[in-house]
Amino acid sequence: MKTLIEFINEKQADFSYATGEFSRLVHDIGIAAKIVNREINKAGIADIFGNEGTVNVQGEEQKKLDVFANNQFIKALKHGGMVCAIASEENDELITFDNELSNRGKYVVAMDPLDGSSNIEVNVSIGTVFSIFRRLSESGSSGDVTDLLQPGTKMVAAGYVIYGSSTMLVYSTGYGVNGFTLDPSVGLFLLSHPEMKIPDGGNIYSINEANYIYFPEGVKEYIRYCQEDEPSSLRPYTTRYIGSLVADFHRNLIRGGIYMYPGTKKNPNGKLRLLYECNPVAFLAEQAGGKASDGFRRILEIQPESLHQRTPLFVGSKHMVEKAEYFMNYFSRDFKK
Ligand code: P6P
Repeated sequence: MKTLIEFINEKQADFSYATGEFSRLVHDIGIAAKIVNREINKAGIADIFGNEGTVNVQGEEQKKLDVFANNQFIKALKHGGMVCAIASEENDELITFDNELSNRGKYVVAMDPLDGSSNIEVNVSIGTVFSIFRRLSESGSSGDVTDLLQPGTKMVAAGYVIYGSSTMLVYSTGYGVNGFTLDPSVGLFLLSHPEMKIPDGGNIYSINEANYIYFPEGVKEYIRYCQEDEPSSLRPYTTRYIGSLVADFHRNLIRGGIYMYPGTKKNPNGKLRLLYECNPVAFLAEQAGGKASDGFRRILEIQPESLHQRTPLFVGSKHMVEKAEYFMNYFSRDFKK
């Protein structure tokens, strides 16, 4: 199997624009992922469970591993010198670096260093999610917020690391999606899932049905459609909801399916953050032949207004997202932005 490095170097040869910097950036994310993976795997033994005693901008308790992962990815991206600014779920403000090398960095990163971390104590898969843009601001100065407030259509790469029964790095630079599985015995990511494609149709829907009474009518009608017992090649549908976006998305990417986190009357923008949760999975879904919207418009076309803004998310198999959009347009146009 091809290693991540071999794959990156091979692809770099394919694309004239791909400077060594970009390849180095993906490589450094891989290094940080291995370090975080090691801590996650021994979390039960090391004193790294539990809360850090702080809360993040979302008002969520920060787990010790959240903070550890955040620091590791920031350190790796700073060390590499290709990144001039980072937006992280764990930091209220934009992260910039006061050093010459980073201020000449061509890229900015939006990341959720450890998504789904409430699952850590119960040994359920969690993940890191990231998206990469070229900076807009002048090289030589610190990156600024405008570098991060770009629509997803400007993204140059996105990916996730899933820390599960095996640890995988799945990413795309706009030329398809490739998955690499970590061989812990040699510490190498190996190309285990080349050119990943999400099936156009599927029979898995992922949503937290505990919120059912607050869902838009269009979502309720879509769930009812999935539960109808009319004969079809895809029936019966089933529901799978892990409570970890990366794990639910990864399963649906491989098997086909739709993940939904809709808005409600109480929270019309839903829960998930545009920059470092919805945009990256939307980029990957489209690169794998799937679709991602807020029920009405492409996630990647949303113009961000702030670093931590939220958006409803419908992402996965093309035909399933289109069917959900049909119900949203028919029953819930009042949710359209
Ligand atoms: P709920 C984890 O906190 C997360 O951001 C996603 O990983 C996950 O899919 C979702 O929130 C779970 O949210 O409200 O269903 O517990």
